[in-house]
Amino acid sequence: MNRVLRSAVFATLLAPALALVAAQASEPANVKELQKARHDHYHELGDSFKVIRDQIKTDKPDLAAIKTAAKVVNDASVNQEKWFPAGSGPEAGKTQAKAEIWSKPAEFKTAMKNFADAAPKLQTAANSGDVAAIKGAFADTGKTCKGCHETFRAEEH
Ligand code: ASC
Repeated sequence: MNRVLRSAVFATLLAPALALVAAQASEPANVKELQKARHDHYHELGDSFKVIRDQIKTDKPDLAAIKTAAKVVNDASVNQEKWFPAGSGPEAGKTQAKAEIWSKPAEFKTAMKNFADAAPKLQTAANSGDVAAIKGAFADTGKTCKGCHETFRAEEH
């Protein structure tokens, strides 16, 4: 390939591909950023969980809001397994993530799985619009939040 052709190939094919790779590599650059991103993810999860909790207490729950929130909850239940790489515990800075996450990996995995098993049922109930089913699935999911927090999350100071 001559030089002109090579640069044309770079411009049309390789450069966009590299830009895409860079854009997808939105993983936090360092452990502090990772801890902050994790914290933000759980706040977003907590906010969505609260939307559902508040709505099911009302006489006429906003089913669209519940549906949107349930998706955030379910997505978090799938994604959270990526949020605890080794080295991102208390040794790396202020975090509510306890060292037990890494010293009891099997138990932590089970706690995460309990949530990941419950959240899709909440999402299914939310999508169905059946308020009684949403209430039941919400309670079941909430237990899995609590189950993990008891052992693996320190209180926010
Ligand atoms: C919430 C929230 C939790 C759970 C848990 C349920 O709204 O932020 O962590 O519910 O308290 O037992």
